Amino acid sequence: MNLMQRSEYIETPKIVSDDQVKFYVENGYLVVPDLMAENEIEELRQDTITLAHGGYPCENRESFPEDVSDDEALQNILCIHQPHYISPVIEKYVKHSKICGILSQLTAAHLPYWDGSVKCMQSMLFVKPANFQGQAWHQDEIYIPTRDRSLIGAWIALDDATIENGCLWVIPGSHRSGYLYPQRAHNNPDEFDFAEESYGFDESGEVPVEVSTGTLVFFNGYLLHRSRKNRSQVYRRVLVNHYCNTWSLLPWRLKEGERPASADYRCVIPVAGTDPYAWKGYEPPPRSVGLRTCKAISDKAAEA
Ligand SMILES: O=C(O)CCC(=O)C(=O)O
Repeated sequence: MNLMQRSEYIETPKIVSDDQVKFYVENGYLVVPDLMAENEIEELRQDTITLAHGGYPCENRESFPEDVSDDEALQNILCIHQPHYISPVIEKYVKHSKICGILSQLTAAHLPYWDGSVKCMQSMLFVKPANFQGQAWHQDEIYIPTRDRSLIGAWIALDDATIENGCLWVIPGSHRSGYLYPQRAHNNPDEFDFAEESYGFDESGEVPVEVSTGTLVFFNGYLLHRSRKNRSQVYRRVLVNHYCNTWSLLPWRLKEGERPASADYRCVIPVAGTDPYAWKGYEPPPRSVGLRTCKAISDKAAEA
């Protein structure tokens, strides 16, 4: 084994301006309108339907009978975790050239000498039908810790996201201190899903991030953000993929006996630049996905 062996260099285009990079570093998020073409959004919507029907081989989900309509299949889904494990279409969008170009400009722009290298470790596909809950305040690095604060979400709007249907809300600049706020159970299951809420900060500066279909929202893993319940009659579909600097080890999903200081989750996909840890190899993805639950889903199950 050659311990110096890096992955082949992945070239990506430069898409955003230096001022946009500066905005991201200072505010912790960046909105890039109209990045996706209409046919790409349509392909992702169609794939959402395929995934909702259980249309890909998957070890922990049965496919639905053929007489289940597309709407019936979608109506049961808040969010599918790790759809890129089973869907080649989602995997293709994890590697989308324009998105990865922007990631190669933003992900660790706060670090001197960063060379623009990026890897992906997570995807989440939200359907969020009418009346489905949002997610309370949180910082993504609580769940996916990097070693250099380089976690970044690339949030692809597959529908117009509005205050009414449960868009993102962020507190600009809340990533700056690098402080991870404590979390606790919340007592608002009608508004938010079952994930805990972060607390202990001033939320008066929160702003809604209302965007049109095809827009990308990039946000840093220390940025405080949340989304509210969908109070409209339309879906709020979003594919959000998470990435970080390839030069950071990824002490996520620790196996028994692993030490956080040397742990390195390797079920990752390099998408820009080079992976200096390529010599460790890559863990193949399991053929399974996760399904997130919320009160709307448990209420439906109780009614059935
Ligand atoms: O889009 C949402 O409703 C929440 C997304 C989110 O919080 C995240 O990706 O971390």
